[in-house]
Amino acid sequence: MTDKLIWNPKAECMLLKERERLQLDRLQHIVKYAYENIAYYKKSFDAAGVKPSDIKSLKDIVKLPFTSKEDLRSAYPFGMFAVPHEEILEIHTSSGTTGRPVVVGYTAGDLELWGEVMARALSMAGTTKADWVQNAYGYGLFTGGLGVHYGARKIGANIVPISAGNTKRQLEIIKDFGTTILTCTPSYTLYLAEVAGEEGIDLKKCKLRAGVFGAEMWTEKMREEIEKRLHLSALNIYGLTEIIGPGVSQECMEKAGLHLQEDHFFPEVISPDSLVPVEEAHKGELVLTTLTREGTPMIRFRTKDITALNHGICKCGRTTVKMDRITGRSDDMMKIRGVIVFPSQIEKALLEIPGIEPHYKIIITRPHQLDELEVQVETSKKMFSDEIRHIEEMKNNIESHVERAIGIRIKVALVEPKSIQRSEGKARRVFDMRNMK
Ligand code: DLL
Repeated sequence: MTDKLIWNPKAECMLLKERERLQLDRLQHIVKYAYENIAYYKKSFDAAGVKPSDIKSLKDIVKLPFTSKEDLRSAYPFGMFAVPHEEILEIHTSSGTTGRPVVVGYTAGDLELWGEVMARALSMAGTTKADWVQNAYGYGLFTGGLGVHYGARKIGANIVPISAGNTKRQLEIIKDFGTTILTCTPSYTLYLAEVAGEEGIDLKKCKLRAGVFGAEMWTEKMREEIEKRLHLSALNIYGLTEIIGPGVSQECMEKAGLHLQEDHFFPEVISPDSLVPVEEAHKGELVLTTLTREGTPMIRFRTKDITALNHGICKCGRTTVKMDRITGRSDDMMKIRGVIVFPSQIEKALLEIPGIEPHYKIIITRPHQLDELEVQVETSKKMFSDEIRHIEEMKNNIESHVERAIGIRIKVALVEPKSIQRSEGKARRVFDMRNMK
């Protein structure tokens, strides 16, 4: 057994000055590379009047224009690729269900890099060759499954590539194989625990030791619950398709912030209003630049995720900057059961149905450890006084229409005309009751 708790001490424990030098070299290279190989960047840099040679220090990064999800969507499918297709080995896409997905391409070098940052992440949870890693993130275009897979493979751990779902089988495997490391979304862990209770499986007697949980927002309270119910150490992992997938940052056993792999991903935190960088330890929107990606390099990608960055040496010995757990988003994107949904998609679908008033409320709850989405909609006066049978029919129609539009199941409640509160300023339409703060 190699008890390698810090996977890459050279990179993870580097002196600050040394890391900054490396980051600057890499930043200068990637900016030039993106400018010369991707038409989008050439156009956007030219429009902003900035040249790659203007990047003389790390601070100069603010001279470069931001890249947004919309920019990436309009480059669909391969407009953000910096290399010919023969050099792309794998693609992944963002998890939106409608509109154009963001397509990212991985070269051999990118897959190697992904395995490296994921090996670092899994090592923070104490994973070694001797571990059974049960990977319950979905395999496929979603990055969770394969990201964990590449990291676990690099470490040489025993991978159980079970993918998402199949809860009873998951539990049998935890019990029979002696799974030690579990990887899945935090909400799924609680569902696993619930089914374990129903099936009479005592998780305390199982060998689970640590879990690497992410892909959605969760809280300290949720960590306590998970640790209590699954009898393991629950650690937070963060990442996004546009940058690489999981592995951008991860908590070590100190559980005091997520170590960001700064030699590969350069972070900034900006005010979403002024777009100016905020001070150290202040909350704002995370902006990421890939320093080493070859297939789809990203320059100043606005993640919309709200966090703060903290420098300083961690008790674990790593010197990489730590980000706070994500507490919200600067746009209105919702992630429901792992699927990205925008309120505007729901609104659009609702308003396509005749007889529906443009007054609605979106309520997200998590009653049985799984997200549920309810849409309360006002109907017209005439319809509301209609027979029950018609109302039921209408409700079903709306449900299936919206489900087709967003790709996940919803519940609709038809409410009386004028019963939804009107607003004098910005309407508050989304009520996220999952208690994420
Ligand atoms: O969720 C990648 C991933 C897979 C991360 C497995 C961790 C584990 P996307 O589907 O592109 O990629 O969604 C990215 O999910 O911008 C955040 O809003 C949210 N997110 C991801 N990790 C966390 C986390 C994957 N630990 C979007 N806490 C991001 C809060 C998270 N939000």
